[in-house]
Amino acid sequence: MLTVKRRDFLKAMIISTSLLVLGRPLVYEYQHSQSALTPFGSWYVVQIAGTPEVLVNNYILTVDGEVKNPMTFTYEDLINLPSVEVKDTIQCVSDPFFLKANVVWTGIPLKEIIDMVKPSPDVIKVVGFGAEGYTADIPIYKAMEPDVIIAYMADGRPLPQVHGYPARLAVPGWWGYTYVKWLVRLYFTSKNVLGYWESEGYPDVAKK
Ligand SMILES: Nc1nc2c(c(=O)[nH]1)N[C@H]1C(S)=C(S)[C@@H](COP(=O)(O)O)O[C@H]1N2
Ligand SMILES: [Mo]
Repeated sequence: MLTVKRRDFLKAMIISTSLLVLGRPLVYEYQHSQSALTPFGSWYVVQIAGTPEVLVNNYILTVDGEVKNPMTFTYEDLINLPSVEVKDTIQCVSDPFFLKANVVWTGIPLKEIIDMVKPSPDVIKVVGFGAEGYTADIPIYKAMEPDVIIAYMADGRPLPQVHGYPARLAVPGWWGYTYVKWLVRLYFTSKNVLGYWESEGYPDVAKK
């Protein structure tokens, strides 16, 4: 089934070709290597509140907590870091059959950021904050996996606003609630902090 518009398909081809020429990104494939991408228009939306408008010119990602080098990143900083592509299925824990989408993410491995900020050896978790106050926690061992990324593109295009523009987490293999949209802060902690859904009793190790 051809679900990607021809123009977008060509654009994706051009982008992936040029990325290959420039930097040979790692491409991780998950679950749906045989199936088509979900068109933007039919990608599900799940969120605790309205869609915040995050202005890209004011956007700052703060990385702090129990780290040696707290840092901040602008959108430009992020898109200039080495990126990878990850083919993934994002899926809500409440999925009856349609709350999932096949997406190719482009973004920066969280591990790269972790290497820069140098968390204390006691750190067990990183907590992601959305611009509207949403949180999700990820154990540090999961955050270190090379395909866990700060995504700023979906299918070769900037993230749609409702899907987390300008940047969100993508945590392949884990439930959608770990994929914090409108990501504005990453907080490293030695405490057993629980995020929004984790504190409601959803699995803290959110493996699908
Ligand atoms: N900031 C923020 N991120 C969030 C949420 C939210 O409410 N706020 N909901 C989570 C849940 S429960 C899911 S399933 C996915 C859905 O992502 P999507 O709307 O892009 O499909 O976003 C996750 N990230
Ligand atoms: Mo969800």
